[in-house]
Amino acid sequence: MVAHVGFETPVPDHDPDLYRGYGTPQAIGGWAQWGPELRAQYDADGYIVVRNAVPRELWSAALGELQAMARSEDADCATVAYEGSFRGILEQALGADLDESDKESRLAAMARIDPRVRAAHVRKFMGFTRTHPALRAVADYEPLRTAVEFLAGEPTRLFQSMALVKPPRGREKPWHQDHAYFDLPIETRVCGVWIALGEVTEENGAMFMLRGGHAGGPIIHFQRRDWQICDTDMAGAHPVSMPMQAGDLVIFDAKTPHGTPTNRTQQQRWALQFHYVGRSVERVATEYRLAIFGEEGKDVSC
Ligand SMILES: O=C(O)CCC(=O)C(=O)O
Repeated sequence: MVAHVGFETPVPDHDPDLYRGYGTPQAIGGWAQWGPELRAQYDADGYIVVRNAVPRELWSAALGELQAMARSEDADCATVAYEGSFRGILEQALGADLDESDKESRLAAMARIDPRVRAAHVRKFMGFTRTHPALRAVADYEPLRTAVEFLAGEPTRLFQSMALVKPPRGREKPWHQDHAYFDLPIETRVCGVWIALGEVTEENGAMFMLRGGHAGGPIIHFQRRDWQICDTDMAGAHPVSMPMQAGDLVIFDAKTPHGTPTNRTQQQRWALQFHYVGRSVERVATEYRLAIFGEEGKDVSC
């Protein structure tokens, strides 16, 4: 498989007030503390944090696999996104403008770049569970799957896999609801799972979530620094921040507003993210999604 490659556009820095944490969430200490009473907590808060949820041998194998993909010339996955500045590095190696549809010249340019430079610019991998058993093993980890099925209320399937790297100074992922990105019926209970693969802090790009924010339903998204909730809609909100250690995770409802700030440290921040839906759920048209989440025709501005 030759991955599709994209480049993130640089964005202006965000207002620091958008990621001011008002406490950290109540968390369970591991799967031994999992129980049916947690459904009420999930339904009320829109998320559950589980510490020590993925054993070290699974998360360290996953991280090793991702770091090898980051160094490689052609990561074996569906899509790789690099920092925008990496396009210039590729063009310099190529000695010409980059034609994204010309995979051969892109691969030739990649081969001329130091693997450490490739790895330093990677932002995101998508679609890797068929080609990387060590990553699939995390998505299929039995206690996690059991918890997700319990919260979704039905047998589920994995429908999206991502690995998210925030390089030093790596950009914010602005506030959003994941459901705004999915062509799925609005009533679908989509479960997201975000897993720390190293230490995650407010400084290097921790997850921030708006407790109970899923209960208000879909929020209109605007194309600003990203496809996102308007900053002014978040003014005065009191989000929780979710610092984590490797192997901790948060299971969240895809309508829970969340975002991550700029990485202000010199270290990369690594995370995995999976989304699961009921096996019977079918895709709907993009127009249906945009009629709900898009601003078009709603006479609103941001
Ligand atoms: O890992 C991150 O920085 C944010 C990921 C996220 O929220 C997303 O991709 O939906």
